[in-house]
Amino acid sequence: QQSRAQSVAVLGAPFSRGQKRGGVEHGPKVIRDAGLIDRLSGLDYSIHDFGDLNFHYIEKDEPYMDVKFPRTVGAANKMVSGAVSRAVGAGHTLVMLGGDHSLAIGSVAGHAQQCPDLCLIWVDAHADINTPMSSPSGNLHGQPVAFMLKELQDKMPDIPGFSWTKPFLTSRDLVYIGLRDIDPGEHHILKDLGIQYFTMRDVDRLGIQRVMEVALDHLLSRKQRPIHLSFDVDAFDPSLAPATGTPVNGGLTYREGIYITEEIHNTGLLSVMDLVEVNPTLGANPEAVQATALLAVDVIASSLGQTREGARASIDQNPSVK
Ligand code: HAR
Ligand code: MN
Ligand code: MN
Ligand code: MN
Repeated sequence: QQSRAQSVAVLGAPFSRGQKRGGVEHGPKVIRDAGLIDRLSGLDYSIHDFGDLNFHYIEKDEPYMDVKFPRTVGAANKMVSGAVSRAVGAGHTLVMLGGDHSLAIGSVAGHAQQCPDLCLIWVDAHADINTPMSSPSGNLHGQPVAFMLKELQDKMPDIPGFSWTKPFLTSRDLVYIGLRDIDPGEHHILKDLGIQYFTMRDVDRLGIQRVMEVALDHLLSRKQRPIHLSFDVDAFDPSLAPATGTPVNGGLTYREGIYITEEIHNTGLLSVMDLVEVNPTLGANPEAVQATALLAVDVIASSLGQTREGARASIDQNPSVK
């Protein structure tokens, strides 16, 4: 394993229309204010902060079927897709700061434009694989994966705002970790397509070490390929990440979350990551918000090679790393 990109780009995506609660658009600011850029600068990368995208809210964006703000979410994701594609094409490892999780539609699509053989690791309490028909809420942050999968193409109506994208992933290219709130329609899709997923019960049964071994083997055993990590902060237990819109009890511990990202870093294949759903208006107090933002910074730094061993050896200096 040689040449990992030595340049990391950070892109803010202050966007909240994929769900109903305001405040998640301030995620990029609080994650930056928690010291993200300094922490990454300490890891031997050159850091390019691309700043925040400037999204436009489309007026008179009436629901389509039950889907809320379809044109606004579609246009935002088109913009994210272009920015991610350009950054990856320029050779950066990209970190996208959300914003709500609907932004993954654009982030993964833009990544796939440059890396058609990518695989996707989705760390989340939720599967985010509802179609407009199965969605209980109509919120697009509960649906991003459905836009990506070829197998769901004929279950997806033509939603206004999304004509720029078409499915690019197959169900074998995707693994979930941390699930504990799966809607009935989502469960049907997961089983029907045979998607590899690890719920929190699986984490309890197998332990996080075994979960990561099976997950990475599932995605990488046939061939090494770029990894997209889409990390929803609500994968963590709400005691650790309280400032988020849809917390669910019984989430990842700090150590489980960091172990996931360490193992992903150790592949040497991380190409793009999303860190989404930090909502600073939802913490009970400033300390709760700060804890959530610092956790987000830890997850990102760990994904990019910060270790618990004290050393900062990069893959290049340490060819024994798998
Ligand atoms: N499954 C529910 C829905 O579709 C809730 C999903 C949303 N929450 C998230 N996504 N934060 O991970 O509306
Ligand atoms: Mn606001
Ligand atoms: Mn999510
Ligand atoms: Mn979630």
